[in-house]
Amino acid sequence: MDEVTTDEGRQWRRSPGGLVTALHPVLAEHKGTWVGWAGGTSEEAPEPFDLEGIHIHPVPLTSLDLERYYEGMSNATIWPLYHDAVETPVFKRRWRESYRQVNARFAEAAADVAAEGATVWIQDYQLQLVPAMLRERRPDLKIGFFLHIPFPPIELFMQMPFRAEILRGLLGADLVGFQQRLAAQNFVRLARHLLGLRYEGQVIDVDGRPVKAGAFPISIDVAEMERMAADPAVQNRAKQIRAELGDPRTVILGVDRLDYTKGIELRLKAFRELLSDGKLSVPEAVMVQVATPSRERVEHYQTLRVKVEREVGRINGEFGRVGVPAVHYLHQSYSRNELAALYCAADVMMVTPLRDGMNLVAKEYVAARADTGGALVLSEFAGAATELRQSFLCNPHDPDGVKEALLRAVHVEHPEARRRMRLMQRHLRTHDVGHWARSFLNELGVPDVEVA
Ligand code: ADQ
Repeated sequence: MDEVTTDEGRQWRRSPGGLVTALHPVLAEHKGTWVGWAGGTSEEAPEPFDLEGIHIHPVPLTSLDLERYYEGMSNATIWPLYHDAVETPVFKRRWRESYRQVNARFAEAAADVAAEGATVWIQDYQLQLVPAMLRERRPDLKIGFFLHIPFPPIELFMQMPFRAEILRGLLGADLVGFQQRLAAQNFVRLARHLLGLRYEGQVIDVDGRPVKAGAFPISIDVAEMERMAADPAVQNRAKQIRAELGDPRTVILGVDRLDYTKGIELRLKAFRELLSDGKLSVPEAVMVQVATPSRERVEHYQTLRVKVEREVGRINGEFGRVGVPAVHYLHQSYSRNELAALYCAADVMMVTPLRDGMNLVAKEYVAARADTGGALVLSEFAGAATELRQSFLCNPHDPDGVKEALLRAVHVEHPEARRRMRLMQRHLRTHDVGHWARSFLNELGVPDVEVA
C-alpha cells in the first residue's frame, strides 16, 4: 500500500506490482489481514486501518532498514542470486543482521494479530526467515510460504553466506510454494544436501514434522482484465494511442519494471538489428517500451537505466525521424486502465526476461486480447512459458533467436494469431489468481481461511 497526496489530502492506495495485484482479490474475498510494510520510513508504523475490504496492519521500516534489509540484502543479494546471478550478488554482513531484525519484526506482528489456529500466508523472498520465527512464537498456526521469484539450483544457493539459516527459516512453514516444479525440486534436494534431511516425493521430514514443497504457478484476475479491455473507454484510448503513434502497421510493446532480469536491453537490441537489417522499418513498425521506475537507489538499477536509455537514444538517433521516434520510451507508472489500453493497442507484446518467476505482464496481455488478435513473444526463462505454450517462445540469451521470434510474431497470419490467443485465453480462464490461491490453501489444508 502507498500513501499518496490527492485533492482530498493524504490517502492510502493500492501499490502497483505483481504481488499486490495478485493477492488483493484473494484477501478481499476472505476478509483477511494484510501485515506489510506501509512504504515510507519511520520508527513508528501508522495505525492499522481498512482499505478496499482488507484490514491493513502496517509494519515500519527505518531508513537504515530500507538501505540494509530492503535495498541491500533483499534486492542486491537475494534477488540477483535467485535469478541465476545474471548480475553479481553483493554480500555484506551488516545487511544480513538487518534482514534478521526486520524478519523478526514481521514475525512478531503476525504473531500478535493472528487468531488462535489461524492460517498465516507469508509472501516472498524478503521474509524467508519468518516461517521459522513465527512457528517458534506461535506453534498453533498453520503456516504457508510462497516464493514469487525463482528458487536457484543447489550450486548457486550454496554461495549464500547464511544459507542454512535461510533454509531453516523456510522449513518453518507447513507448505512452501514455488512458481515452478523445478524450483520445488531444487528446494527438497537442497534440504537433503545442506541439512541432511530426508524427503519422500515433495515432503521433507523436519524432525518428524512434514514440510511439503510444491509448484503453484501464480496468475492474474483474468475476469477483471477482460472486463477492463472490453470497456469502450479503454478501447477508445487504445485507438487514440495508435493514432498518436502515427497509425503504424505494427506496434511492438514492452511493459516491465526497469529490472536487469527483464531483458529490456536485449529486446531493444533485437529491434535495432532488425531495423538495421532492413527486416523492419520506421514508421511501419514502432516500439513502445514502458519501463516502470524500480529500486532506484540500488546501484545495479542505476547502471541498467543508463544502459537502456543509451540504447533508446541510439535507436532513435539512427532510425527515428522528426516527430517519429522508433522507440517510445516511458519511464513512468500507469493506471490499470491505461495499461489495458496499451495491451489492446499492441500487435506484438515482447516479454523477454533472462529469468522470471512467472511474469504477470505476459498473462495480462493475453487476457486483454478479447478480440483474439495480437501475438506474444515470450522468453523460455519466464515461468509463464510453461503455460503459455502458444506464444512465440525464444531463448533470450540468443539474439538471433529473439529476432526470429519477433519477426514471426510480426508476420503471423491473423487466423493463426487468433488460434494461438484463444488457446492461451482458455487456459488462463481456468487458471486465474483465484485458482492459484485456492490450490495453495487447499494443499495447506484450509478450505475456508483467514489470510494474513
Ligand atoms: P514483478 O517482477 O514485478 O513480479 P510481473 O509479474 O511482470 O513482475 O508483475 C508486474 C506487475 O506490475 C503487473 O501486474 C503489471 O501490470 C504491473 N506494472 C508493470 N508496469 C507498470 C506500470 N508502468 N504501471 C503500472 N503497473 C505496472 C514478481 C516476480 C514475477 C512474478 C510476480 C508475481 O518477479 O516473476 O510473476 O512477482 O508472483
